[in-house]
Amino acid sequence: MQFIHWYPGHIAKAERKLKEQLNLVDVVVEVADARIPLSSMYPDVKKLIGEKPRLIIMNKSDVADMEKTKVLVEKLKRETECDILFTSNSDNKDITKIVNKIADLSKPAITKMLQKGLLPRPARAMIVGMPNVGKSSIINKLIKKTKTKTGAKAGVTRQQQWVRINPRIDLLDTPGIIPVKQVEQEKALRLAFVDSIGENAYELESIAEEFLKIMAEMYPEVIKNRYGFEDGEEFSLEKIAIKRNLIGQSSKPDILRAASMLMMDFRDGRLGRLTLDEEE
Ligand SMILES: Nc1nc2c(ncn2[C@@H]2O[C@H](COP(=O)(O)OP(=O)(O)OP(=O)(O)O)[C@@H](O)[C@H]2O)c(=O)[nH]1
Ligand SMILES: [Mg+2]
Repeated sequence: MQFIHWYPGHIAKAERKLKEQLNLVDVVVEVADARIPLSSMYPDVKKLIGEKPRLIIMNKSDVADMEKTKVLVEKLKRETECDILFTSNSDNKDITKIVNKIADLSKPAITKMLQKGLLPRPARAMIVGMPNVGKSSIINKLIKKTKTKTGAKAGVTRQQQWVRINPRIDLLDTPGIIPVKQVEQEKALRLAFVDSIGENAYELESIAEEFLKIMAEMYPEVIKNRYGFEDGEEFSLEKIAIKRNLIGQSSKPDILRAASMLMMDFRDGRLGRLTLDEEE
């Protein structure tokens, strides 16, 4: 079944633009969603960024099932040979770690510049990733913290989206992009679950149904407890509508409202910590 419709038109433009900006930076910081650590990684990122040093940040670790996520991330570490850090917007402890890592990774480029006799400049990093994974939140966190710590002013203008996070590092925020090439439906579905793909690309009802199926396999207790299913009772949107008294026209269960409620419960973290990727 094809649940997600890909609109490559404007996406292609975004990817091209990203590639242009890549020439300006020393380091790429890729942000992904810890609830879907594999599905939210930009596919073929190497093709896009070449040999630039790369740091991966798994954000939203406050709502991920970290035991599961860590297993997946260990594998990802081996495959990508990249450093992978975890963070979330409720956690400011890792800021220093992130900043130091970016400084570390940019060292070779800066050294090379100095060797060429060029004037020193701050390291330039660029933050990339799928939509809604929390790129701007991370940048805001980095500025706020370093501002209070060092009193540094924002360096470059906001309009260009460059921000100075400390005297040694400039960071470029970019809008989230999704790949030109359509990703597998399994991944696309998960991206839709975490709101990384716009709602006009799918029917909410069918996405919620697929979500429910995956939950039945991975976290049946969560659904059972949240919506009051009996032991052995099969999950369905219709039953959720009935249990929650979501009744529509002609006294029928309102499936669409049930779908919307279910996805909102997940997206807002009311279903608890969940990780929806599995080892491939
Ligand atoms: N639970 C949780 N929510 C987060 C976290 N970080 C960001 N968010 C929320 O995720 C949503 C998207 O955050 P943004 O920082 O705008 O994400 P972005 O990647 O910049 O999104 P685009 O610019 O649209 O690509 C916002 O509603 C944030 O409040 C986090 O660590 N945990
Ligand atoms: Mg943003």
